[in-house]
Amino acid sequence: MHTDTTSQNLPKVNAKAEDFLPILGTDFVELYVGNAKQAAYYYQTAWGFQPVAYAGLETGKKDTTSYVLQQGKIRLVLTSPMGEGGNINRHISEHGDGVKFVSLWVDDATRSFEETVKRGAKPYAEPYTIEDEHGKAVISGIHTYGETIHLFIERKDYEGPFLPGYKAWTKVYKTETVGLKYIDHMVGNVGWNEMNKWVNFYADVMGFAQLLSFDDKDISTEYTALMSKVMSNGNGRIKFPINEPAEGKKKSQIEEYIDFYNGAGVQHIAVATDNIIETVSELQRRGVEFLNIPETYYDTVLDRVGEIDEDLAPLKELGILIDSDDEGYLLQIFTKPVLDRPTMFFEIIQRKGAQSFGKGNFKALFEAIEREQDLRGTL
Ligand code: TYF
Ligand code: FE
Repeated sequence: MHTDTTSQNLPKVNAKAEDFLPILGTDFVELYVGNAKQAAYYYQTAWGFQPVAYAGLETGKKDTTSYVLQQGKIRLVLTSPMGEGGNINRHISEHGDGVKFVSLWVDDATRSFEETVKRGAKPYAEPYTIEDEHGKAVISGIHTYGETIHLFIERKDYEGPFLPGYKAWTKVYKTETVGLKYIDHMVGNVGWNEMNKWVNFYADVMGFAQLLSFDDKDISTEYTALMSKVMSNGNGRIKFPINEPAEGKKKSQIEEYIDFYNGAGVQHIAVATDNIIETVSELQRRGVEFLNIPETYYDTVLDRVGEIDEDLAPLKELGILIDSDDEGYLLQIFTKPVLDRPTMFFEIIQRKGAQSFGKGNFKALFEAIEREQDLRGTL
């Protein structure tokens, strides 16, 4: 047998330590909302999500109602309490509607729990198995910033519509999708001087690494009144930027969020499309509101980012922002908050090589956000 003696006895200095928390992707994002039925209609009608599964009175569930919707790989769960009191009502009273569970798809929910708790995670749910006629799933959970939870979802022995206990939700009313494919990143807002605590949590407890892209916002506070670092898991499928407020000339948008959400929480969900012009045209036609970008932004943008495949006219018409880095460019746009409280919003992003987050757009973006804050009297 041929043996490669040149490499055989060398220490594997470059070998990466084994990933103790292998994550297959985002499994689902669950919001606690005041009225899941109407929220589900909004995400169907305005955003083109498709009905997938349901749990509630008709399925024997008496305390909560949940609707599961999907578009591409993005799975949203909307849950409302059915009675008085209890933790979900309290959560909604304190935070308004918002993301409760950022659930991660794993092969082994028991090991995910043990490895993270061993490294200091605060347990939310010990591993438990749920079962129905479609198979079984194992779920566990740990706390992250604010009242947000990471659930670990192991579903290799399950072949039903969503999770055991849910029934397929078939609805005659259907909408066309708007071309959303997957969650690109999900951003957490944390309190004053808490960013590094949560950066360390993702590094030490979850084995993530900081993405040192050239738009590391730690060093850019000129316009922003916020600081931000991006944490990513080993295979890059999960990217979690963490923002904290900073002192600026005006009140930080992060502070506004923390005030209205009453603490740390998910600030924005960035969803990817491979045709942002079509996606955003359709979302605007359906009434989704985006931040207004002044026309003057488009006078100089191509000098900054270089040549792009798209015509500038529709990007300008829709208010889509452009940025570039060494690896390519990206197109992005931000909705206004999608809730009554100025808390959560969405970003639509199309990456054309660039793996960064749009530093070149911060000035235009943060000025647009400040105009909205001004209208709310929160600046
Ligand atoms: O995720 C990001 O980093 C970009 C930019 O409050 C950004 O989408 C950063 C902070 C913020 C809004 C957008
Ligand atoms: Fe973003």
